[in-house]
Formats: sequence, structure tokens, C-alpha cells
Amino acid sequence: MKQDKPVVVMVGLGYIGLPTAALVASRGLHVKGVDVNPGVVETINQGKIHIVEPDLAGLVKRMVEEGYLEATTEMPEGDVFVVAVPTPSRGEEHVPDLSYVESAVRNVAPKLRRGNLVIIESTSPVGTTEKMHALLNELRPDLEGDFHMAYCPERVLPGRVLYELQHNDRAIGGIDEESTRRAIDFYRHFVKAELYPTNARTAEMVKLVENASRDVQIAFANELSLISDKAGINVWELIDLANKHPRVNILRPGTGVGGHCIAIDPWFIVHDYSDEARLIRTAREINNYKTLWAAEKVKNAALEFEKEHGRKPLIAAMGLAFKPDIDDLRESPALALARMLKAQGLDVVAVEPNLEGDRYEEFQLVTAGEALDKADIIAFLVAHTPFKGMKVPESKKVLDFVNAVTYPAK
Ligand code: SAJ
Repeated sequence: MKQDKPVVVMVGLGYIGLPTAALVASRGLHVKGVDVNPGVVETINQGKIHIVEPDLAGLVKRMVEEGYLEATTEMPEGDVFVVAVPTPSRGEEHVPDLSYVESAVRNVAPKLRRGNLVIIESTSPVGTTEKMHALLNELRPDLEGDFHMAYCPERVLPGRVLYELQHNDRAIGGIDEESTRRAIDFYRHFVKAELYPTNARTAEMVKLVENASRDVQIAFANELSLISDKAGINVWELIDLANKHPRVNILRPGTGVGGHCIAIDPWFIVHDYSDEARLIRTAREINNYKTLWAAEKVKNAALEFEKEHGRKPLIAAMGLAFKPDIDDLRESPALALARMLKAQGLDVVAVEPNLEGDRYEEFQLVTAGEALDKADIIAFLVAHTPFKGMKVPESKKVLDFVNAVTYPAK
């Protein structure tokens, strides 16, 4: 029956679009993937993939071979259109750029047929789905509004995408109740978890608020680390003891907040609600400031060393990735910090157990053993598992921003 097995058009075949397309295809739905990049389309049609994600390569290969998944640069017709293109942002305050979403919707417009469903998954400011609905109505007055539209954000963690797409609950917000119902029917094909109906504006805000919430909580931990430093208190002991309270759960301070979402999405709220979003804005500022503060600490340690020893110290940056135990350097505060030190003329080597030395040229990569042996200042920037409990010779100056080795004291 046609209604049970809609033809799905996935617009944008990136980190979210491609795994979603492959998963939908694996449920026996015909999926046509669209991407503006001909290289991506060609790669997928050969049964290969252009991104790194566990188990995805095999699934895409199988789906392409079985004929359930095909890629194209031309927008095809279909029953359900899912837009999963990036929403980049510009400038220091990350002004959201909706041009990819708008261009995707403009490309869908000529192919839209009565009764079709258009879903936006891209992280978007509140009101975007309504705007895109108005745009489609403007471009296709002949349809007389006879199509459906919904917003449904993803919330998957890279590295676990195929699992989390199936097992995470989702909020689904239609432009009207019928749209919400139809969108839920679509996601039921591959989501095993709960699907919560709401309206489009709420669903848009849910995504932004999830990441803003984490940002605010991390900012609280980072603020405590600044206060504790001044007060002569070990922040890790402080948090550990405070967290013994049954209703307190303070997160971990670090060298700032990185990644592609948590440091960016809160700005989408701040822009549109600048008078109200005071806490959210301040949290962003605190988390950004923490990187500068930590860099300053290392710089001061270097100056002291030079005064005492009459030579410049060698600094080991322990960790470069944006969070523990991954190799992803994009938007990494640890990398930004190491760059700041280098830009000040300091000598920096890096230890990044998740990167292969010959694949990275910006910093000289050394092993942890070499760093402990050769460097004068050991700055822990990321709490990678291999750093845990590492014994640093007493002659070295240790700056541990992430509690890799500090607490509980050995
Ligand atoms: N961090 C701290 N202290 C902590 C926890 C994290 O400093 O206690 C830092 C990390 O080191 C890192 C940054 O925060 O620099 C973000 O890391 P993360 O693991 O909290 O999150 P991401 O960016 O990998 O993924 C997030 C997830 N959102 C939430 O947990 C609310 C994920 O579910 C979303 O899908 C993703 O953003 C996204 O795409 O929005």
C-alpha cells in the first residue's frame, strides 16, 4: 500500500542525512538522496561513503546494491522530503545563515505534489518552519496549501549515529496537527523510541534549548574553576563534594566548550531574544573566556620558568581534540589554546593519542612519554583516557585544566 511505503527524498547527504537515508532505506522504503556536491553523489552511488561513522559504510553499500538507496544532484519527486542541510553561522556571535535551508526548500518547490510532506531537520531559529511554509505557498499557489510540513530535530552523538537515530526519543512539531501526525507516521518507520507531538516553533526551540542547557551547566562549572583558583580551593574536590548532595550534579570544567553544536546553537536564541536570554549569553561568554584564561595561565607559567631558568620552556599540550577520546579537532578549545600559545612565540609540542603523527603537521606530535621527558611545562587540555593517573615527574610544572592527573591526589 502506497501510504505505508512512501518514497523518501533526503535533501543533504551529510553527517545526519546519509545515516538517516540509509536507515530509512533499510526499512524497505525507496530513498532518493540529493546533494549539491556531485562527488558525494558519485561516491554514494558506488556504494561508498564520504564521512566517518561506525557501521555506516556497510549499510550504505547494501542499500545501494539492493536498490533502496540512490543519490542524485537533481531534486526528484517523492512523497516525503526531509531537509538535513547545514545551518552555518557567521561572525563572532554566530548569526544564523539559513541560505542552505531556503535553497533546499526552493528546489523542492517545483517537485511538490498535493499531499506531500516536507520535514526540516536542520538546526534552525524559531519560526523557520513557518517561514519555509509561507515560501512554499508563495512558490506553489496552485497547490492551495494542500501539503504538510513539520520540524523534527535530531539529537545524535557522532560515533553512535545509527544507534541513536533508532533509540533516542524525538520531538516532532507540525505546522498543523495533520502535519504532526503524518511526520510521526514517517519517523515510526525507523525510530524505536518515543515520538512526542508538538508544534513547529516548540520543536525548533527544543533543539536550541537542549544545547543551551548543556552550555549553561558547563559555564557554571567553568565559573567555579575561576572562583576556586582565586580562593585557593581545588575545584575538583569542591565539585566532587558538592555532588554528594542528592540533588546536585555539577558538570566538569575544562578549557572551554567546543564541537559543532553546543558552542553555536545558544547564539540562535540570543539573537532573537537578546533582552531575555541573559543567562544563555553570559554562559557563552564564560565558556569562551575560559579558553583565554587557561592560555594566560600557561603563558604566565612560561614567563616564570624563563625568569628562573634563563631559557624558554618547552610546553606540552596534552590533548587537542574538542572532547575526550575522539580525534575531532573542529571548533576545539584545546587546539585554539595551543594555537594562542604558539602565536605568542612559545615552543609547543602536542600529545594527541587519537591522531596519527604523520597526518597532522600544525604541531609536532610526540608521545606522552616523550612529552614528560622533554617538556618543562605539562598542560593537560583534554581529559583523554590514556592521560588518567599519569605520573608526571616532580621537576615538571603541571597545569591540569581537566583533572587528568590532579584529583584525587595520588
Ligand atoms: N564539556 C565540558 N564539561 C562537561 C561536558 C562537556 O567542558 O562536563 C565540553 C566538551 O569537552 C566539549 C563540549 O563540552 O568541548 C561539548 O561536548 P558534548 O559531549 O557535551 O557534546 P557534543 O557537542 O559532542 O554533542 C552535543 C550533544 N548535545 C547534548 O548533549 C545536549 C548531542 O546530543 C547533540 O546531538 C549534538 O550536540 C548536536 O548535534 O547538537
